[in-house]
Amino acid sequence: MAEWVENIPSRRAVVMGMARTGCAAAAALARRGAEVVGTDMKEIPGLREELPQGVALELGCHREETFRRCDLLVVSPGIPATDRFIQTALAAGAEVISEIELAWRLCPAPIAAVTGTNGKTTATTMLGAILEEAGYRAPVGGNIGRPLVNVVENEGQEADFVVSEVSSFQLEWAPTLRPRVGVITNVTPDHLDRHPDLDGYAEVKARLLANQGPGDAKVLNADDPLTARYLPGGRQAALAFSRKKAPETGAYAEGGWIYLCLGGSRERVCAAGELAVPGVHNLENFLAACAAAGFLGAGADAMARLARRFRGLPHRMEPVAEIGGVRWVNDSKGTNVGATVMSLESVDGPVLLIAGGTDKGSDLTPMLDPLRKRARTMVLIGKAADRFDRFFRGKVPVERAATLEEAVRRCAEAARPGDTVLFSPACASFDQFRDYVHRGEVFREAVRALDKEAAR
Ligand code: UMA
Repeated sequence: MAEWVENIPSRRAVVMGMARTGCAAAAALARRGAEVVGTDMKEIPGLREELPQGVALELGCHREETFRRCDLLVVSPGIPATDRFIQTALAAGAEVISEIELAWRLCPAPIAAVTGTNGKTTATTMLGAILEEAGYRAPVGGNIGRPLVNVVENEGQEADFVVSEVSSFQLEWAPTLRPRVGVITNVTPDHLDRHPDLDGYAEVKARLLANQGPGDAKVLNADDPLTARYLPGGRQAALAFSRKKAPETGAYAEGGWIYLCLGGSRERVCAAGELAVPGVHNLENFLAACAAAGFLGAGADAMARLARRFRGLPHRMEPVAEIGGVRWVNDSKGTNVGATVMSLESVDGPVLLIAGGTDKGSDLTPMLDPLRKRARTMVLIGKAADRFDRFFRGKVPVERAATLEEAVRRCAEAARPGDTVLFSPACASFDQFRDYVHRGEVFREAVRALDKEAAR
């Protein structure tokens, strides 16, 4: 890779998509002497001032000619692989990579990478924090929100490990990425608008492990069949995590305790009840992070300290308020059926579920059983409401609301002390909101307004 980096000054690079990752990649390449064109189909006011001089900009549209004459194309995660401009560059013989691949090529430290449908942001955060607890320098970036190129450029030299959340979109163009540790938290249906089918989606996730060899490790969820099938084979170490059974090597929960087993010996980390964040999904995320951190050299004491102090991330099973004995939980990041099922299973007592948004067309059957067991009602919003209504009506109590605020009011009327109102949409947010963060903020605001009314 050193030779590839040395040759950057001779490259004619195009960076497609000039949002966060595009800007980071364009700046890094220009600073190393490449000729760089940054292009975005949108006009982006003020962009010129944010970038180094060496980056030329083509905004408002893409030009075929630009893609024909480049020899390196960096593609933003938001752009599908089938895009015609990418195909033009490929046909012209250009090398196509993602910003994550560029970061890996520039990174002086080993990378610990985490992917999966759900839990990857939390598992990534926990992994970085355990490594820091153990005394390593382990800056965190990637899909979590901070472009990995920026992390590598600013903190890579001093880092012991660079920890990255990686999405399936970023793996589409990461042909040589070789993480020292590659974690797959789970694979359940999501993004099937971008991937041909569930197997194809799982295959993309498994690319994280494709270049690993001796000295590396994969960390996989033994309880999830789509992920566990990648445990056998490969030249890297295979670590499993499970909340149901003890693996030969990895981390697991049994009899209320969390264990780490590495190098043939078993060690207690802490009691499962000491994990400050609730829910089975957080237990899984923690087990994944323990196995990965253990492989990298962190001790059980660092894991236990993190377990006690980690308070969770916003918009992921985030407690918002308790009003008149009713708990309100913001799980706006529950953007697919698998995530919502996990969240439903993590709640004790009756649930009022607010769901709906931009429909991804996924099979809703996995939600049926947990809803039958726990739902006092479900209130549907957004574009997906019609299809969800057809599927659930007659099987569980279903109501409709025009807006999220109205759904919150409906739930406030129907909830009884001891209930939990869970906002876990099982859908993307783009029909009514900018993104899941905006959607979660609207929910929080609506709940806080209720709280104020109750206090009067
Ligand atoms: N664009 C074009 N031409 C096109 C299509 C799009 O120029 O044909 C432009 C758009 O106008 C936009 C840019 O390309 O300016 C797309 O940018 P982007 O959406 O890739 O945005 P980034 O800011 O670079 O954010 C990306 C990730 N976005 C996506 O995967 C869609 C962010 O993940 C990530 O945090 C960030 O890189 C840093 O690594 C977001 C996400 O939703 C949070 N991820 C999905 C998830 O978690 O489920 C995968």
